[in-house]
Amino acid sequence: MKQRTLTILKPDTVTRHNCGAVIARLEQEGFEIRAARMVWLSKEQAEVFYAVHKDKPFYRPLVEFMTSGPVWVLALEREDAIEYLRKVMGATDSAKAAPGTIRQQFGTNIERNAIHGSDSPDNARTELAFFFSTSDLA
Ligand code: IDP
Ligand code: MG
Repeated sequence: MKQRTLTILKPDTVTRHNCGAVIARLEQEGFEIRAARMVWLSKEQAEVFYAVHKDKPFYRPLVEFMTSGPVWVLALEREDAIEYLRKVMGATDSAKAAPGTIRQQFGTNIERNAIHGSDSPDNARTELAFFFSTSDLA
């Protein structure tokens, strides 16, 4: 089933000039880009986006990192997009991510891990709506 998911090329990917390489990889993996936008998240936006982690010790540093510079947000479409993107991204900790995954190739550590991907259909819907209006996604 064709699905849409949200990805974020995190500030480390932008500052290390890896956006083109990551997008090329996503296209090679069969993802269609349905919408894309560069945004510099406000503290409030990052807090809301990662609210599920608000009680974790890494929440404040994560918000700090995600607001340290601009990011690219993309709506991606593919067969089984949500699960497939998570697979191509690799484990959260870049240092432990499997060879050939985006996080292993482009990330640095468990925080600076290059890319975000929605983890469920419900979260994909919420996260796409967080950044894109219905008309963006036509
Ligand atoms: P995910 O991005 O693989 O879904 P989550 O557990 O949802 O991982 O965490 C959200 C983000 O928070 C991660 O992508 C990473 O940037 C950061 N993060 C997660 N766990 C840690 C940690 O233990 N230390 C520092 N940062 C973390
Ligand atoms: Mg997550």
